[in-house]
Amino acid sequence: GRIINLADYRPTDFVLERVDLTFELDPTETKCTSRMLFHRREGAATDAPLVLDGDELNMTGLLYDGMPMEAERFTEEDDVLTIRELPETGSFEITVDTVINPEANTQLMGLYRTNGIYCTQCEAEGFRRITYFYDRPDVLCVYTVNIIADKESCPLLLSNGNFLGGAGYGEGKHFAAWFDPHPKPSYLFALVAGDLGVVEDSFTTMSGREVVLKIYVEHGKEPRAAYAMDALKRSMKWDEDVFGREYDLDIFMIVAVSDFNMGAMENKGLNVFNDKYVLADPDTATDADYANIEAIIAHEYFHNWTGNRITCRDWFQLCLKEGLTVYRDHEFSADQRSRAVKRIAEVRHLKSEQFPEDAGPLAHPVRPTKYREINNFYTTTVYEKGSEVTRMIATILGAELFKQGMDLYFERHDGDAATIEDFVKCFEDASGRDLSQFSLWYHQAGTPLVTVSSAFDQAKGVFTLSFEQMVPPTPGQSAKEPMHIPLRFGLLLADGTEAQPRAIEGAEVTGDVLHLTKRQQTVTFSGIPTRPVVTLNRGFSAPINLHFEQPLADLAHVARHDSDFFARWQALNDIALPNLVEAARGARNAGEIAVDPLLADTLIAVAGDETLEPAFRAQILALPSEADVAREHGGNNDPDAIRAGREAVLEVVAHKGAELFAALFDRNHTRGGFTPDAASAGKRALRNAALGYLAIAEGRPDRAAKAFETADNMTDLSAALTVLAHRFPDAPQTAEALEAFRARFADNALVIDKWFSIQSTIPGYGALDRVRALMESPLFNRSNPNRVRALVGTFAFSNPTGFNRADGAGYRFLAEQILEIDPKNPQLAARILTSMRSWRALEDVRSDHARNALRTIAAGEKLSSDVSDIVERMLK
Ligand code: BAL
Ligand code: ZN
Repeated sequence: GRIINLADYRPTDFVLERVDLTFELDPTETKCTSRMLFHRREGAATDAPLVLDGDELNMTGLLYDGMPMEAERFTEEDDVLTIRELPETGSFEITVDTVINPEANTQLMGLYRTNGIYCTQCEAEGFRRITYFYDRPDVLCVYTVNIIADKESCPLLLSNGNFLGGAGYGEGKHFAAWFDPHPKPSYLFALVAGDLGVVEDSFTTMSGREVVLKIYVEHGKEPRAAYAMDALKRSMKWDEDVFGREYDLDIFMIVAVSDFNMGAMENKGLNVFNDKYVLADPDTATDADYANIEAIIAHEYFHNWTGNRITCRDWFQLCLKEGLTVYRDHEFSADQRSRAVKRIAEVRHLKSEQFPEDAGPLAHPVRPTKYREINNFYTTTVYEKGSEVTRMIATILGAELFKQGMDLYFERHDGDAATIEDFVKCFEDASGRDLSQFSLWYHQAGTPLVTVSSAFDQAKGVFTLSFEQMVPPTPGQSAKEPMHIPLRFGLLLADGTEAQPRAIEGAEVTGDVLHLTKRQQTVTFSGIPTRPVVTLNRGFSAPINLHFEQPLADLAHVARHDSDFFARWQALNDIALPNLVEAARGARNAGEIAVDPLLADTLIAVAGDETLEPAFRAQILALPSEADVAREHGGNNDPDAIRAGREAVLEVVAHKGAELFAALFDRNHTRGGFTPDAASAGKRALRNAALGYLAIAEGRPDRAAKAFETADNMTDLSAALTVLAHRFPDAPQTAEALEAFRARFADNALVIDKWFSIQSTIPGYGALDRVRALMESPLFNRSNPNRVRALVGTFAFSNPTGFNRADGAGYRFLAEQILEIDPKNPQLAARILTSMRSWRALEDVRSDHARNALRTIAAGEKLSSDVSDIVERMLK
C-alpha cells in the first residue's frame, strides 16, 4: 500500500446526494445493486472524473442514468473505478452491480457470514469490499436499503435507521426496506440478516419520545443480554444528564456476533458487537466482563453524537471521535462506580499499553500525519491517550467552560465531518484561552518526562519546585517543543492539612492546577509554615512520566493521607517500583534481592485499613506488573530476572501479611446471590488478591482448590483457577480443576476463552509447549478471532517469561502464527504482532532472537499491508 498524507487532503469532485442499496443475500453469491445520485461539486474541474474506491470487487454491471455505461467511459483498475465524461451541472445516477461471497470473507471486513448470520463491518474501509463507493468519512448521504433473503434461514433483516416495510418476495424469500434519515459516511453502514433471538425494552428520552431498544443474540442466550440492556438504558440517561444529548431515531438495535475483529461497532442505529461484550451472567462472566460490557455498550452508544452526528473529515482525525468517546465512557463508568478505583484502573491500562507504544518503534502522534494502513491506527495512542488529551482540556478549562466548549462543538458541527482543529477551536472560543501550545499533545508523539526537585527555606517560609520537561524522540520526530502540562497538586503539612500559599510565582495556577509550559520552570510558594510534602499529578491530570526523588517517608505520608485516592495509589506505586527494579537487577546479577521493609509494611497497612473501600485495597495489593517493572527498568530487560525479583518481593509481603490475608479472604466472601455492582466486585477483588498472597505464603494449593470447588460465580471460580494454574501448575488439584472447568463449559466459547487464557499465561519456560498443545485441542478454532486472541494473543501480550524465552522459541512461534493468520485475517495478525512492540528494550540475546523473528515475518510472501506496515515500522 502507498503512504497517505494528511497534507494531501482535498474534498471529492462530486457530491453524493443519496444512495439506494439492494442486497439479494446468498451465502456465496450475494448480489448488491447500488444506485447513487451525484452532482459535480461547485468549483471542481469540469473534466474531473468520478473516482470510486473498491477492494477485491466483482463488478457485474455499471449503468449511467439507467443505461449501460459505454466501455470507453470507464476503467476498472487497481481497485479503483474511474468514470469520465460526466455532466458539468445537474444530477446523474450511477448504478453499480457487484457479486459478493460472504462465506469466503475471512477478513471479516465488508459483508461476511458468521454462524449463519450475515453481518457487516465497514470501518474503516470495509464498504469498498461491498461496492465501488466514495468510501471516505467526509462523504455523507442518506441511505435506503432493501434486503432480500431466504425467509426461513433469515427471518430477520436489519439495516440502519427506521424500518420502512417488508413483504414476501416469492419462492420462500422475503424482503425488508430501511431508511436512515441521518446523512452518514459509508463506514457507519450496517446490514444484519439471520435467525436470532431478541431482548426488547424501551427508553423514554428527555423530550418524551419513546425509543424501542432491541438486543439480538443467538437463540437461547437472551437471558445473558439483560445486563447489556440495563447498561444501555443507563448510558442513554447519562448522556442526557451529563452532555445534554438525546437519541435521535425511533429504534436502537444491538446485534451480538461471535466472529468479530473489534470489540464493537457504532453503526447508526444498529451497533454490531463482539458477543464477548454483550453476554453475561454470574455463572459465565467475571466482574471485569461486566465492567467491560458496561463500558463498551456506553462507548458505542455515545458515538451516536461523537462519531456519527459529528464524524471525522478523514481518518487522520480518528481521535476526534475515539479519544473523545473513550473520555465519555470513562466518565460514565466513573459515575456508575468508584471514581478513584476507575481512575486507577484506567491509568494502569494506559501505562501498560499506551506508554510502551509511545516509547517504541510504533509510536505515533494522537493525530498522525501519515499512514500506510489505517487499520493499524486503531491504537491505544489514538484511543486512550486521545482520551487523556480530552481530559486535560477539561482540567485546564474547568468543568463549566469545558461543558460550554462541548455544547458549542455539538451546536457548531452537528452534521459535519470535522477536524481536531475544529474541536479545539470550540474550547478556545468558549473559554477565551489560547490552546495552541496545548495542541502539541495531538501532534507530538512520546510520553513527556518531567523531572522535579524541591527545596524549602524555613526562615523565609518559601517552598520551591524546579521542573524540567523533555519529550523523547520518536519515529519521524527527533526534536520536540515544550508542552502545556496541567499538574494537579497539593502541599501536605504534617498535621494532615494542606498549605495555602500566600503567593505562587513562576507558573500559572488555576485552582489546584499548576500549568507547566516551559522546558525549565521554577515555581515558588511563599507563606509555607513548615516543610510540606508535595503531591503531584493528582488524578493523573497529565499522561506523563514523573521523576521526583521524594523521600520514602514523604511517599508513605501521601499514601496514607492524601485527599485524592488516586494519588495515594500512585505514591505506593512510586514506593514499589524502584524496589522491584532493584530486585530485578539483583536477580539478573544473581546477587542479593533486598526488599525495603517499608514497602511491605505500607502495603499491609493499607490493605488492612477497613476505612478504605475493598476495591481500592485490591488495587494496592496488585503490585506493579512485570510489564510495569520492565518499562521502569527502561532497557536491557530480562523478563526472567524481572519476575524473579518481583516474586521475591511478593514472598516478603505474603509472609509478613499472612494473617491479615487470611482474615481478608474470609471476611470478603460474597455469599448468597451474585450481584455485579462495584461494591460487591470490590470485595471479590480483595478476597482474590488475598488468595494470591496466601498461595505464596502457604506454598500449597489446598486453599485455592477449595475456593475453586466452592465458588458460586465466575469471578471467584476463574480467580481460584488462575491461582492454581499459575502457582501450582503441576499439582494434581490443578489438573483436576482445569479438566472440571473444561468439561463444565465446553459448549460456552466465551468461558473456554478464559480456560485458554489462564493456561497460556502460566509463567515460565514451559508455557510455549502448553500453548502448542492447546492449539491441538478440539475447542480451539483458528477462524474465531476471540479464540486466537485468547490463546496466541494472550500468550504473546501477557506472559512475559513464557513468551520471551531466552532461546527465542516464543518469537519464532509468533512469527509462524502471524504468517499463518495473515492470509485469512490480516487485521487480527497485525494486532497480535504488536505484542513485540517493545522488543528493542530487551537484553541482547533476546532482542537478537526477536529481530530474527521479525525478519522472518518481513520476508513472508504476499504479506498483507496490515502486517507489512507493522513489521517494517518495528524493524526500522
Ligand atoms: N469505531 C470502532 C469501534 C469503536 O471504537 O467503537
Ligand atoms: Zn469508538
